[in-house]
Amino acid sequence: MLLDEIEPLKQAALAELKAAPDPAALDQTKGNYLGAQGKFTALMKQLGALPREERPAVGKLINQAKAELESALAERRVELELKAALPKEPTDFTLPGRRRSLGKLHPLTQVTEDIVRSFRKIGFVVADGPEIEDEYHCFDALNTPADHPARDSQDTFYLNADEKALLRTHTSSVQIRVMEKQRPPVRIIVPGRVYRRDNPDATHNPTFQQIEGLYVDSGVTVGDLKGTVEFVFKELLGEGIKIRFRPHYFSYTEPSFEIDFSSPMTKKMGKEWLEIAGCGMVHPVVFEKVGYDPEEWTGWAFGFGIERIAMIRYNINDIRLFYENDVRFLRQF
Ligand code: 2NL
Repeated sequence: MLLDEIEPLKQAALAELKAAPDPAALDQTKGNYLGAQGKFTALMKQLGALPREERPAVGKLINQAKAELESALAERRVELELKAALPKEPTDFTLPGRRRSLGKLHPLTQVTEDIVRSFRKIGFVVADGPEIEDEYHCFDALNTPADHPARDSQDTFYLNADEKALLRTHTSSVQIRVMEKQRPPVRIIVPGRVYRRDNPDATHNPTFQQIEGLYVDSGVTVGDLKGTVEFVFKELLGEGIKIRFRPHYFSYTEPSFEIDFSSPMTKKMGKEWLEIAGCGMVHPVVFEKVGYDPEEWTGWAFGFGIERIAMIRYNINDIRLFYENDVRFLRQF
């Protein structure tokens, strides 16, 4: 009887698909039962031999069995695909983990933070300002005359010839902006990126980092300047160093000095003294520009390149190394 063949055939099909070890074997099973030459297909073909009134009921049973088989096949396929995606070897949870290497601060950032920390101890705060400046804040307010070489387009990056927008050549422009906004006393340091139209070589780069400092109050002297500079450089480069001031010229300070230091290291380099900074007493014209009365207020300012300090401290012989972002270089600090 056709009717009695349906259930055993279905059970046989279910048993075979349960036993299929992989998706390919499952395809084989599907073909065996539901394909064009499959056993259920053959059963359907025999339907015509039944008496007309029996056909609908038997046909319905065959279709139910086929539907059941289809969903069992789909379920098994998911199961087998999941199994295939599983790792072949069992996971060993006792293996050591893969460590990511930790990043660190750039050597110039480390040196900047050390300098800032030293100045904070004696009451200075950090000021910040724009890297794109105008000629007034970069030059005029600093008593830097129109024919000064720093103002030449050979020496400064101008962005807009008409408005004379430029990339700041020093962070003094920030100190001008602070004095414009605030009455004395002023005790600030300004670290930051500055720009000059220099060709890169071992000691020059078109962008570098600078720190400037400014102290304005009544009765400030060169003695205060020397004491402060000595304190900070001894913190940075060690108690064993010596500092000296040499007369110099800057248009924004009067008197002006260059600062040299001497240490066992400079002597090893065959030099007693090495220049590290410039400084001086703020020029009265600069005070007038920002609206401070030069009869009432006195102050000093200094400036130096952070790369130079870092090169001395870490014994680095080429400034361009700081800007190449080669991790083999950066990892050392
Ligand atoms: C250097 C050293 C220096 C200043 C920067 C300064 C800032 C203001 C007023 C007066 Cl707002 N001076 N800064 C002073 C002396 C030296 O930099 O070697 N410059 C070429």
